[in-house]
Parts: sequence; structure tokens; C-alpha cells
Amino acid sequence: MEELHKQVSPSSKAIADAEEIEEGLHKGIVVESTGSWTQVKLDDGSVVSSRLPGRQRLEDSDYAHPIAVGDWVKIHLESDGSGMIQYTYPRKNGLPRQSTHTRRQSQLLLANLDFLWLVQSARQPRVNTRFIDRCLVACDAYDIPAGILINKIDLARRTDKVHLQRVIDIYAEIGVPTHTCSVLNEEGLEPIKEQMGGKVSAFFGPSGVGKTSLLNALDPSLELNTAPISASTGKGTHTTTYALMVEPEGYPDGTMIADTPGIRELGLVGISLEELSHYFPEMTDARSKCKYSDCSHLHEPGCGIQEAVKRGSITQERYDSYQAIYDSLKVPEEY
Ligand SMILES: Nc1nc2c(ncn2[C@@H]2O[C@H](COP(=O)(O)OP(=O)(O)OP(=O)(O)O)[C@@H](O)[C@H]2O)c(=O)[nH]1
Ligand SMILES: [Mg+2]
Ligand SMILES: [Zn+2]
Repeated sequence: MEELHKQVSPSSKAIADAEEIEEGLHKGIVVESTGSWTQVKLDDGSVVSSRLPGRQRLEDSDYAHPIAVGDWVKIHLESDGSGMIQYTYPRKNGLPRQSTHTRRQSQLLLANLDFLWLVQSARQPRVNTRFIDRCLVACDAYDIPAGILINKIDLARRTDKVHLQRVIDIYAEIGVPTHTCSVLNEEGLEPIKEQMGGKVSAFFGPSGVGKTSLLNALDPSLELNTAPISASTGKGTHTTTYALMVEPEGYPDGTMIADTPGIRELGLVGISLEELSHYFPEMTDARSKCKYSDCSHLHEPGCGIQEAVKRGSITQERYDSYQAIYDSLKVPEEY
């Protein structure tokens, strides 16, 4: 985990630099980051288009792009009204993913979250527990409190409801708050409103589940772009293309929520095979009963976890996810 913390925290060099250059700088939060330009919202509410200085400042960053929505930064106001980002404050947490371009580098998707909603939909597209479990591993590993939100409950048929109840029971058992809602019918949004008050949260999940629609429902003045799912694939069409942090109207001070682009798969960063089971909270007790200290919990005799699955105290679904994630982490670094 040490390596992981290095990845989500700014370098000590950046912090040292920060202390030297207080004069004439403005503190703000990154509300949009699209590549070369980063939008920074200052305390007075103004939003300044800002850039990072040359690459020299980023030399010890492990990220392809070292700043994410939710980051607190200090900027210098240039004569043309744009901002130059001088440094990033230490992060309390950050959600990275394996870069889609190169497995060596990772991308930081979001920073400093009080809460992350893993958004799914009952249908179009259907709930994907494998995806949920991968995200829960990430949130546990990177210290991000998370809950599950299953939208489009209006589309659920009777058979879906049995499956959805099973999903809700599985996550209730391991202490992950799970809610159902329908933006269409304006149902089930109250618990979300309550949870997000005064906090920095994010909606995260596959394309088409209704992340942006949820934001519009929570604050209709936002009028963010949404689009129907594709009739041919039944999937979303990646309507939101970059992360955006908004301050919805009518909520307590400090309420901020990020919309994010639909994600196909979350490539886990810095999680070793040996520690994977540590991010399945229900495996803690059973793990201590394994005969071998280096047990992979896949096929060894005398494995406490496999025993617990047989007894039913660890669900088969979660164990299947453990196996699938384990396999995905085994893929060699370069191919
Ligand atoms: N039936 C139904 N449709 C919904 C509901 N919520 C959203 N939708 C529809 O689902 C489609 C996708 O919604 P978006 O909000 O664009 O989904 P998204 O998760 O932001 O998708 P990306 O931006 O591509 O990641 C839109 O046509 C919405 O109108 C709901 O509760 N019920
Ligand atoms: Mg969207
Ligand atoms: Zn074991």
C-alpha cells in the first residue's frame, strides 16, 4: 500500500515548493479537467481556466494527467486572466485507474471524495455485480466511502425484482449502503439528497445508467446533457465525456457532486494478488483460518475462505468476483 499512497498524494517536492510561494496565489478546487485546460473554482465563486506549467513540475508524478476533479490547487492569475497551477494540496483520497493507453501509467479520475455512488440500472443496462465488486475493492483500497445506487427501478420486471433483492441483501450483509431509485418516476431520491448534503460526492458507473439524469433530478437548473441508450446494443452512448463537479442549488453549504463519463472497466492500480482478499471485508475472519499463510484462497486445502463459501457465510457471488479480479490482476505487466 505504501506505493499506492505515493500515487494518490502529491510529491514532497511539490509541498515544499508550495510553502515557498504563498504570495499572490489563489486557492481553488478543480471542477473540470479536460486535458490541457483545467477549470478551477475559487473561493469567490469565479471559475478560472488554468494550465499546468511545463512538465518539469510533474516529473515525479505517476499519472498520465496529474490533476483530477476534486483536487484543491493554488493558482497564479496571469495577465490574460487565465490561471497557472502552482501546486496541488495533499489529497485525502483519490480514485485512479489503469491508463487505457499504457499499463505502466495510471490516470487519476477523482480526488478528495467524501462519498462515491456506484450507479447501476435495473435494466438498460442491467446491474453488473462483477463491476460493483471491482469498484468496491478500489474504494476500499483507496479510502473512499461508497454506496450503490440502482436507478431505473421503473423498468424492473417481477423476475428482476427477485434478483435485485438478492443483490441488495448481499451488499447489506457486508455493510455497503444500497438504494434503488427511478429518475423517471422521481422515486427514491430522498436518501441520496440526505447523504450528499454538505459533502463532496460523485456518481460513477457504466454509460447509460442515468448518472447525469440523476444530477438533473437533484438540481433541475443544471440541465446537463443526457441521451438515450443505443437501441442496437442496449448500452449507453458515452454522452458525458469528462468529469464535472457542480454545486447543486438548494443544498447545505459545501455540497458538491461530480458527474463522470461512463466507464467500461475499472483497471485496478497498485493492488497485489496477496492483498486482494483484504478488500473483501467479509473475508477477514475466514482468512485467519487458512492452513497456509500465503493461501491464494483459490484451490489450497484447508482454506478458511473456501470453507466459509461452502458454509454460506461468504456468498458464492462475491467469491466468484474475488476469483475474477484475482485472474485479472495476474495479467502480465507488458504484452
Ligand atoms: N426508464 C428510465 N430511464 C432513465 C432513468 N434515468 C435515466 N434514464 C434514461 O437513461 C438514458 C441515459 O441517461 P444518462 O443520464 O445520459 O446516463 P449516463 O449514466 O449519464 O450516461 P453517460 O453520460 O454516457 O455515462 C437517458 O435516456 C435517460 O432519460 C430512469 O429512472 N428510468
Ligand atoms: Mg452522463
Ligand atoms: Zn485461503
